[in-house]
Amino acid sequence: MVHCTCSEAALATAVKTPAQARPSEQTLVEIDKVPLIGETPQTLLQNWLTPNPLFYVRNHFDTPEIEMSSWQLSVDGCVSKTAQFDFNNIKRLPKYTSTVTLECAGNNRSDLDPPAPGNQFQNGAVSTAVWAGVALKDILNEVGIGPNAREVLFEGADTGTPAPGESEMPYLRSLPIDVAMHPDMLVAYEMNGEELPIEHGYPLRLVIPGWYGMASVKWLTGIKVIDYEYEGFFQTDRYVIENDDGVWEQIKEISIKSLISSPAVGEELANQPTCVAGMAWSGNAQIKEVEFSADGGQTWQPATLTGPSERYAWQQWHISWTPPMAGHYTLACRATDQLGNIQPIETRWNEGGYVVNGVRPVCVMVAA
Ligand SMILES: Nc1nc2c(c(=O)[nH]1)N[C@H]1C(S)=C(S)[C@@H](COP(=O)(O)O)O[C@H]1N2
Ligand SMILES: [Mo]
Repeated sequence: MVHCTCSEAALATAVKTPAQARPSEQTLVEIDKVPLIGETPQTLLQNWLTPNPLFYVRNHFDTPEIEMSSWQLSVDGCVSKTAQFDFNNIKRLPKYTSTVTLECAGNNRSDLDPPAPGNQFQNGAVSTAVWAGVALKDILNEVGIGPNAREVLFEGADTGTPAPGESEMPYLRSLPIDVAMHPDMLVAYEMNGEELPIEHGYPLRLVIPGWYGMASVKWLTGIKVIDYEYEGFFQTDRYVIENDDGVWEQIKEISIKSLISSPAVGEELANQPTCVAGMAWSGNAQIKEVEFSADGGQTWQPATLTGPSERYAWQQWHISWTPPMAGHYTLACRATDQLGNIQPIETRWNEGGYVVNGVRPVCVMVAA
């Protein structure tokens, strides 16, 4: 059973204030200014592609200043020959385009009870863009991977102190060599047909499809092939979750999830057939099915999948729902992917507040 989390009082003020009428909807919903953190507004979560200015932003440090005249990407470590690429060298490599949904591992953290420390994201730290750039494997093949290579370490141009007591450091993350060499991994310089905006990593960023956002290093300036397993603040201190056996594991692929983008929480609906619509995504496979419930998860019925179906992008869905009578309803959706992964009813609470993918009810009022 999914319980409505809206108190009667909250519901009373929320009704008649549909999301569309809220003033902040056409700007990023700001969570923090320094470093910049913002989520995509509710009403935009029904667009398959998120416009660049409304694509969620998750920075750990100040946005770096990039001087294009001196900019370069250095690639070194366990390689046959180290290399420095300037932007023209990068653009000379074959260009690839891919539609990829990025989700922050902390998306929906504010749904946790008891609360977990960290940015209190609602459900807007997820967005989709058409990314274009070069294949990461093409860059790695240019320098030649050495026989002892185990991981590839990526460095961003942004630096800072990530938490009290930590020293100053750049944003650093690694990937296992087989993931880095997978042909779908992108080093992007375009977002929705435009030059990469500065807050999204200009001039060059990783786009690691299927993985939570932390893997997609922005403002990429360094790639190092290493013969060990990297440990560091953003790798083994943050973005880790304790499994059922008490072992801390690094967060990787995006867990299956879905959302209702319309109607909005607390919306007042007319007593007539209503289109309920939303999104579903999984980092592991394409979405196979989305189910809808209007009775808090007691009964489910299949929704219709619409729009494009792409391996690394979210799937739109909708269903026509006819309320049986006036009253208060708890709407819910849950997704299943092609590998049979099914979205859980309950999120597994964890200290980091990561992977919050449980079913999230939307309470509505149907007018008499
Ligand atoms: N260099 C750098 N890369 C970064 C980050 C960062 O703070 N610095 N944040 C990461 C996290 S946690 C996420 S969720 C995504 C967010 O990408 P976006 O801001 O383009 O949406 O970038 C990732 N890459
Ligand atoms: Mo993130």
